[in-house]
Amino acid sequence: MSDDLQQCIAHNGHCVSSLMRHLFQQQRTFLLYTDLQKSFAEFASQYGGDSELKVLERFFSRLQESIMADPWWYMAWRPGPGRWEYWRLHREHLHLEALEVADYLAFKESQVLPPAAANAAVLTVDFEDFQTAPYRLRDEATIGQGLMYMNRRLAGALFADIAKGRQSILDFLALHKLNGQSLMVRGDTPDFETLRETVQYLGTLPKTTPWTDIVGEMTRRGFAPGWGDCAGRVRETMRLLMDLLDAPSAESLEAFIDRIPMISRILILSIHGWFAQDKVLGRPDTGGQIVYILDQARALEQEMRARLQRQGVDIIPRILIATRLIPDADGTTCNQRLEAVHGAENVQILRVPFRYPNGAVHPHWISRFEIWPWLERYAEDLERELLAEFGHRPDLLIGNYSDGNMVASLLSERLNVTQCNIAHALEKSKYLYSDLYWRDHDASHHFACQFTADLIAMNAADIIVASTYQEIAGNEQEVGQYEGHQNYSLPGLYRVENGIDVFDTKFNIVSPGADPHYYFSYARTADRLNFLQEDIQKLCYSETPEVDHRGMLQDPQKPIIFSMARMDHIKNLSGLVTMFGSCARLRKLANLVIIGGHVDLHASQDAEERVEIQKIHDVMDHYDLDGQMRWIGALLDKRLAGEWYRHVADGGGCFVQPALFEAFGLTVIEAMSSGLPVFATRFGGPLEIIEDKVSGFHIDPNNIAGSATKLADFLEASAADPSIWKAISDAALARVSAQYTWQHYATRMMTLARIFGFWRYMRKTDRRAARRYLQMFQHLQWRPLAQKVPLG
Ligand code: UDP
Ligand code: LCN
Repeated sequence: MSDDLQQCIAHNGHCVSSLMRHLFQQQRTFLLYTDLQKSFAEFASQYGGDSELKVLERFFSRLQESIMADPWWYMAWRPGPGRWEYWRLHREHLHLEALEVADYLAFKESQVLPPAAANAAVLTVDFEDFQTAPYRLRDEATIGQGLMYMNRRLAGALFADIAKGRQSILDFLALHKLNGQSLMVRGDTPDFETLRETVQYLGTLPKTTPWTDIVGEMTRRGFAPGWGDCAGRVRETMRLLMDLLDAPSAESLEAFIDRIPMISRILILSIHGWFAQDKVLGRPDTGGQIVYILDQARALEQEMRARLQRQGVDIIPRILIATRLIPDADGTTCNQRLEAVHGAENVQILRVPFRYPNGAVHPHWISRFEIWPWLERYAEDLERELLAEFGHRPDLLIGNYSDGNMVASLLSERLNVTQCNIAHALEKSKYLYSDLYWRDHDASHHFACQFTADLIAMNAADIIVASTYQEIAGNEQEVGQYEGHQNYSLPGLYRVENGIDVFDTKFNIVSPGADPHYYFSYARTADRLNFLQEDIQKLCYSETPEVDHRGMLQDPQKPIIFSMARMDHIKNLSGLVTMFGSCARLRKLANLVIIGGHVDLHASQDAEERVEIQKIHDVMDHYDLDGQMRWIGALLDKRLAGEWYRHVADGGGCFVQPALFEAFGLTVIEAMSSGLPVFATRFGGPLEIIEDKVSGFHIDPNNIAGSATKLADFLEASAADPSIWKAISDAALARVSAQYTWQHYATRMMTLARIFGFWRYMRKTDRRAARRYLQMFQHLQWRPLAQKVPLG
């Protein structure tokens, strides 16, 4: 409850009235968090040091949004991540009223809709009754650690009746199959006595006795492979089961399930193109998601193989990455049906084309904002192809981005397979008011269709993997990306209440890494790829026509400020060029190198990219930067990219990530893994990856002068005392190796998949109503929206 505001109204109504007057004077209907904080600071400086101000300040620091509609002040107040309260206050009689979320949203809608439409009946979508309330977390500090809490609660429920709980586990073992094979038990499950005798028998053997030597005896006793690769491990797994049957607990359940061979076939979905291994990074829509998935698939394959081997199961794991096939592949491999993934044994990219209703194949790349009408047909075609490749259904689906998650939901429903979602970026939080003014963007971005797909996929998923806490639930000041889907409106289309609950145990934080073969410290001199020096010279320091570039560094000895990103508006490379150009001190201290897009405007086929390219040319012209800056329009392969980061570190440079918003930011961890001090946007993942002033720095991309000063101060201090640069570099390296590695990622993902898979099986009836509701929403709301998107 907003006690602070109540107290202030009761004790110093005058102060509150003055504040409201100040807010109304802004003459803006909607005030967002930063506007509100700014307005409050202005008001506080004018009003003087009244003690009530302190109380009001506390209230304001949690005020996310206001709607100023004289005589009412509407407020969306967020006492903590995932917790919302809605209020309105009357300007004259200072009457404070609590509102239902529906009232708040209805009022918000009325501010943007024509009066006739504002009064029309509105469809409300509400998932509250389907969210797993008994298992939801309570403490916001535990958001993102759903696995641990869900397992505890569900195990408690399962073993409320111990005999029933034991039987369910034994039934699960009897029914469990992997790759079409029964594992662990043959026919009936063995009873406790058989397990005890078998454990005794195994105790008489050397621990290292291989499974093949005991298979005859174990078969006679009713066991199948899957307990372990040697007598010692088989015994351990059996003891875990005995423990669980004897004295069930969440811990023993987790330990035992983690031993069951449950996963050998994974389908990863990343539908929109370009998805390939070479010549694609940096193209529109094609960035970190591709890098993430390829590294993820390699790490998961290794982990699956190691686990299956340890469990003594003779199954070769396989991963397929489903994407779309693009016949007109522009020199890439995107027109090949199957492509083996480098550095993996049994991972392939499976490409299935988008087909028109008459069956003809769509030949060209299309933007991720326009893929919607193709997806249902795609899901059907993919289902056929993946069943043909795997021979049966996969054990786990991992969706990526809105389109991959939507197709994963369709397939999970049809094939009854555990579904894991990864957002990479949720578009709703990237664009201001993308929900409220959805119609303004609909012709170009089709957000109504995308947000509907997101809502369906989030609610269909068994597991949602996030890279950071803030992606789910933000922080004290900022709303999390998922949290932004809790309560909102698409005025005139529908209203969402309880779209997602960030306290749901399905949310789990598993952070990605940077491939250690390519991204490692500049100080590991023996591993350095010195043969790439010539390429680096060409790339950055010579006037060669082979490299698409602009600018020639007049003083190449200066440290380099480096950035690399796709040429999207949101990546804000033009902002970095402005920051550099407008700060004389920075220009004196360092050179700027950026890699991204095309220097030649005509080489780009993407409208957003062209606007950004033109902006950079304009800023370079304006500040006359050609002697102090190099802009490279090349796509670096990973080896060169890794060596390039290290080259920048050799010269005492740093990396800048100036995005207006960055969901996670793989370049940030690549640069940190190379030992580069990083200055990264405080909006999004980097805020959590970097500890400010310890393992790097946060910058506000909207504060160009402030960010430039931060950079210049650091470079100046480091020039005077190189230990300052080294301290940040060392801390960056330590931070990444402690928190962001693919090895840790794969272990955790496998545990998540098993435990959630197990509970999905156990709770199969629970989800029926939710599935029906989702189907209805998909058929009646999403499909018509998707069909409105032109087929191109
Ligand atoms: N990248 C690249 N060349 C480019 C631009 C980007 O190799 O011209 C790579 C970069 O090394 C990183 C990924 O693409 O691995 C970008 O990932 P990030 O998460 O930083 O941003 P995204 O593009 O996904 O928004
Ligand atoms: C998409 C983004 O926008 C980045 O911030 C992430 O790092 C990338 O995907 C990988 O998850």
